[in-house]
Amino acid sequence: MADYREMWQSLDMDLEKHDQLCEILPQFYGDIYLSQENRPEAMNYYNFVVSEVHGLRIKELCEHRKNGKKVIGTFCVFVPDEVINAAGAVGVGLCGGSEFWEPDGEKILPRNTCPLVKASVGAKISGTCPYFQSCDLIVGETTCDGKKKAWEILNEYIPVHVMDLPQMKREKDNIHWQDEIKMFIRKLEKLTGNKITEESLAQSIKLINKRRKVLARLYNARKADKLPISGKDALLISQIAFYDDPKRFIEKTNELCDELEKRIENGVSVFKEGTPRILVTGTPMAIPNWKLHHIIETSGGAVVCEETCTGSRYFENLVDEDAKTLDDQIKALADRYLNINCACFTPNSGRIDDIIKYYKEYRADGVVYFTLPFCQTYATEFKKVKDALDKEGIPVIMIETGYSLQDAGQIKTRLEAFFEMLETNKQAAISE
Ligand code: BJ8
Repeated sequence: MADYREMWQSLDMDLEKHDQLCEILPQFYGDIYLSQENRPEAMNYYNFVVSEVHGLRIKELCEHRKNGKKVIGTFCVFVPDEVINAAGAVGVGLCGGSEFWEPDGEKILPRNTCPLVKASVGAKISGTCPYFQSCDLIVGETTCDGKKKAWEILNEYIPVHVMDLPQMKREKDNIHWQDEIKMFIRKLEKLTGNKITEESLAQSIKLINKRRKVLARLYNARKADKLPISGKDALLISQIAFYDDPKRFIEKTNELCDELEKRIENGVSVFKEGTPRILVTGTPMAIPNWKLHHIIETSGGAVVCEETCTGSRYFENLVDEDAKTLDDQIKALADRYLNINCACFTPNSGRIDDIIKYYKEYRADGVVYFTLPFCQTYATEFKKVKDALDKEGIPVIMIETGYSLQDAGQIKTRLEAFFEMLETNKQAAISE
């Protein structure tokens, strides 16, 4: 990383503090990821991406900027990457997933704010996130109150464009979201000096759909009886999708899927037979938040699917590629995006349908409902989800936890008991 100091300096970063962050990450990654046995060979690409997370990718962003391209930071899967790409700009996901940034966030936000918001704001104000430092514009959205108010503060440090996301899914809300996409198009055209045309948008729709398709292919491999990849690795790949170059990501992830499909043919599994299969649902896990998956997979469970924004909500449903005019393309975008079932919507029964659907498709044995502390929407929605799962006879456990590892032992004990119960259920079903 030593070679990059000049680059980081040019991005106005706090180098001393950034050194502290760089010291923690390799050890953390090594303990969680490199300790796994029998990982697919193709995971080497993602290991490399993580080792260069503040290096090579940032160098690429700097080069794009030197060549006149703009870098746009986003925080929510509702912000259409297709528009960013069609404007000739580069999109990067900015949600903070590290405890390291929380104290800085707490300097200006209430302590009882969700860690994702605190870490995102802290990453900017501490000057230790080169992605934030590389952005020409960040795009916020009106989802939860914590984020909504954070944009006003972040706007003092960096230009922010806020998209007004409706909280219901009626026809008038769809029309409103189309309007917001149009405003976003105008904003990016002004910023980049590039006109977004039917052709450029059509190409971008195809590209981002391809990224969705490769993620769907990866997730499909996780439906196999013998799991060819750990949930931790799958989570990492989804997290990397948010900031890697889309074309390279698609190519590398297809290569990985080839290997996974061969593993399935040959019956290779990374878990011992009978390991309880877990569907995780809830709030997003921004990189490097690997905590829950790591605890699950070192406590006797295997994560087979995530109904989260760093999981299925990111790639499910494609944008219609047949729309010909700009207006129809915008409508196609609004239709696809408003199909995402985030707890900030009311009602949000589509999410319950998704959880039950994925539970069956991935042949899960139980559901772990994950929520970050102070996330009211997801915490409150637990009741409706639990009632529906109880009716279906689907076991579920709620885990509310932040980024600190302090409660890891306690969570492990609870999960071990949950997995034991799932195994007993399974045995009982077999002997019936
Ligand atoms: S579409 S889940 S990415 S808003 S920041 S709501 S955890 S209190 S992230 Fe999200 Fe878009 Fe919805 Fe997905 Fe809760 Fe924290 Fe708010 Fe959060």
